[in-house]
Amino acid sequence: MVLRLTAVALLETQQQLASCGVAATVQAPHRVLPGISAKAARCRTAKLARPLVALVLAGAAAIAAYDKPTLVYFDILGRGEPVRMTFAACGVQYDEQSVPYGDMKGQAGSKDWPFGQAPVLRTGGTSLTQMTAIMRYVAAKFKPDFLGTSLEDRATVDALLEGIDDLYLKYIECVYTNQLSPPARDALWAKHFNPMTAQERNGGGHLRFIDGFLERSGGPFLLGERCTIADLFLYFALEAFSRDVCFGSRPVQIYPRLGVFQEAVSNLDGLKERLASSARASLSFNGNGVG
Ligand SMILES: N[C@@H](CCC(=O)N[C@@H](CS)C(=O)NCC(=O)O)C(=O)O
Repeated sequence: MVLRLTAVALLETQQQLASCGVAATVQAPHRVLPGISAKAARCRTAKLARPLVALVLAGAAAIAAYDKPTLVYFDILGRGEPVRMTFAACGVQYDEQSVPYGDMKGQAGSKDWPFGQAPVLRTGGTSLTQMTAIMRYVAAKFKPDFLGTSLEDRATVDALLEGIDDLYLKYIECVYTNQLSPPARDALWAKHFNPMTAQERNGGGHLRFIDGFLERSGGPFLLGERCTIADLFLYFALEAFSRDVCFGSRPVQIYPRLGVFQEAVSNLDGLKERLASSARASLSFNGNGVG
C-alpha cells in the first residue's frame, strides 16, 4: 500500500499502520498545487489524511480479524503442536477450535476436510491440511527465513521435515499399535535410535541420520546458525522420544549434540513462552494417553 501524505502526518500514520500489522509506504506528495502556500497545503493534506488514515485502519482491522487463522485440532499436543510452535516462534496470534470428529469423518474428502484428518488450518477462506504444509505456509507468510534462505537450504528443510516425520511415525506406530510396551519400545530403539543400526534397513527413519545434520552444520540448529521449521518439528519429536514412558534421557546421552540443539531451540523468542505455558503443560502427547 502506498499513501501520499504531508510530513505532518507521515510518522504518526506509519506508526499506526505498523501497529496494525499493515506494511505501508507513506510518502510526501510530489508537488504543491498552484496558488496554495506550502503551509496551507500541509494543513489541507493533514486534514484530508486523518479520515483516510481512520479508514485504512478500520479496513486493516477488518482484514486482520477476517484473516486470523484458526487451527482445528484435538486437545492434545500431537500433530497440532508443531503448528502451534511455529505460530509462537513467528509471533503470530491464531484461534483454536477442537476437532468436531463427526463432521471431520462425515465430510472426509470435502474442501473443509480434504483428508478427513487434523490438523487443519482455516485461513484466507481456505482449509489447509497436512502438518508440514501448514508449518511451511505459516513460516512463508510470517517469517520466511524459517524456511531456509537459499533454494538448497529450503530443499534441505523439506527433506528434514520428511526425514523427521519418517522417524516420528515409527514412534507413533509404537504408541498406537503397541501402547509403547517395553518389548515394542526396545525394538523401536534397536532399529531406529541405536547408532549401531543406522546402516541397517530402517525405512530412512533413524535418529543418527538427523544427528548427522547437526554434526555437519556445526549446530546449534540443523542448518547451522539459523533456526528453521525443521528444528521446531525435531524439538517436538525429541520431547516425545525423551519422555519417561519412552526413552527418557537416553537419546541425549547417546547423541550429545541434541542437548545443545534443545537448549538453543528452547530459547527462541516467542517459542520460549509457548514451551513454558500452562496451556501446553495441560495437554497430553497423544490421543490414547500413551507416550
Ligand atoms: N499426514 C497427516 C497426518 C494427520 C493425522 O494423522 N492426523 C490424525 C490426528 S494426529 C487424525 O486426524 N486421525 C484421524 C484419522 O486419521 O481418521 C499430517 O501430517 O497432518
